[in-house]
Amino acid sequence: MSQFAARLKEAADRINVALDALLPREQGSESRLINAIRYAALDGGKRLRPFFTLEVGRMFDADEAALLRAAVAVECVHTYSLIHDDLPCMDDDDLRRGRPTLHRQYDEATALLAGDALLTFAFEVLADPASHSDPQMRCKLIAALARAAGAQGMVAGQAADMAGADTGSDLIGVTRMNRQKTGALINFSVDAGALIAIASEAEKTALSRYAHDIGLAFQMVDDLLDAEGVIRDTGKAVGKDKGRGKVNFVTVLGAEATRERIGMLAKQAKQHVAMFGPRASVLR
Ligand code: GRG
Repeated sequence: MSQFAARLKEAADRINVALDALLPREQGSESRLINAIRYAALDGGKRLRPFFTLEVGRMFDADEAALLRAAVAVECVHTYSLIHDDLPCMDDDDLRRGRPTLHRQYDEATALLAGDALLTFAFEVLADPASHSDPQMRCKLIAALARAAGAQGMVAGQAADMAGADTGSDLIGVTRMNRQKTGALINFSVDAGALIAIASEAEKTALSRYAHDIGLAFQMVDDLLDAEGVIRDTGKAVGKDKGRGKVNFVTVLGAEATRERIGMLAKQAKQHVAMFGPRASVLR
């Protein structure tokens, strides 16, 4: 196992334990909702965003408890976004992480509410003094996560994605949409680690640029897998948007140019963290 794979697994194990401990447990009439929340949030998921928070903080020997709680918060927001993304009014998906999506396993209203609960729970976790002794730091993290997830971040990206070709199908439009839809939360994951670590401005900028490039590359890989999966599974050149005319990097650039850009972004991302030397070997 590579050092990266080992650290990703370690982060996933730690986040799974922390989520299990922090998420509400069933109580009487709320049990259906609570069970749905736990079904969606526990078991499965690469836990990539928590990995970034933990790994960045680790480079600076930052407070582990603070990092772990910020990592839990970002994973809760991510899980909510997947639950809502899968709903019939959005992508209408049947499977997520190899299991029935939440609205298929429970029902639509429960899935909507479980998503809402996970989103608000993330801020409850960050606001708790156990997340950081300094209230200013807690406020900074809350504000940064709200910005990343909200109407100028992930929600804006999802809205643009839903609008599909209507909002512009050129490279600039697709890049902006993905920067918001998936990039903003990946950026928060990295930035939160740097914030908690009280990194210098130069260090924060370098890490933010790293996250920017990784976020785009990550989405491009997802678009490539989607295109390849569709061809493999159905033989039709229609993506997981079920023919609604959504645009992504592969529809705009083609598979070959998308692959080239992934390579360029990965190279650039590594350069951004070169200043940290061997401390950033896992991030590289
Ligand atoms: C509903 C407000 C709202 C937002 C949804 C993130 C998102 C926005 C939608 C997800 C759609 C999607 C499948 C995008 C492709 C890239 C992506 C985010 C994949 C899922 O993230 P992973 O691979 O998932 O980190 P795991 O399951 O490992 O956590």
